[in-house]
Amino acid sequence: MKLYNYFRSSASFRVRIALALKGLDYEYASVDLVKDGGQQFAAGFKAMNPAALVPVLDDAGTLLTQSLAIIEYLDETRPQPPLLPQDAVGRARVRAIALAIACEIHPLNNLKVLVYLTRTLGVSEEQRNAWYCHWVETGLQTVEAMLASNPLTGACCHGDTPTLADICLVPQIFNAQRFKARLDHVPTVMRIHQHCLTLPAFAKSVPALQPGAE
Ligand SMILES: N[C@@H](CCC(=O)N[C@@H](CS)C(=O)NCC(=O)O)C(=O)O
Repeated sequence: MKLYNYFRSSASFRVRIALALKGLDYEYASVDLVKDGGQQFAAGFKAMNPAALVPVLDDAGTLLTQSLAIIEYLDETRPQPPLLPQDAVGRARVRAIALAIACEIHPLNNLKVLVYLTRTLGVSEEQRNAWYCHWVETGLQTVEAMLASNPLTGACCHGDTPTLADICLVPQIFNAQRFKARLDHVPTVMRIHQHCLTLPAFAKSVPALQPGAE
């Protein structure tokens, strides 16, 4: 398998964690989102993913895009250890937490959105950061509410073993920390984040340890 990804990309980070949890080896192909005006816009890469977004997973010639679709594909084709609960209610809860991050927070703060705000709409860096912090802080407050009072929450988002929800949560926190967003209002989120980082699959997937990391 070959993973086209970028060390700082949180969607890439999700797939790296899933591959590591499943103990799967892969070739690391770096797509620098900043260098050369963004290597995601190169014709060769857009031929693989017309959306010009990382990650892309090449599994024996089959090209897969969208991190959550890739992770569910991996879970179906390499089922151990499972990344979703065995029961339908549990799966719905884990997917709801994952989507609260991947659909409600991340797209608003993606690189192309921030670039559009500054370069096309002309907002200042201060306004751009206010935009970023607003969406991540309110979005994580929702995730905190989903986790804090639910008895199904354990050391991880759902019980004591990592699922798709934790795979989305940890990269989002790294991103929030990079932009200096407030996180003191989400203690359960942060407790789970810290716990996940004690697990080797999460620890080895962090941005700073990837090829090309600055
Ligand atoms: N929903 C997509 C999001 C992918 C995505 O937004 N990737 C970002 C990095 S985290 C990217 O490639 N951004 C390039 C850009 O904004 O130009 C997924 O989960 O794979």
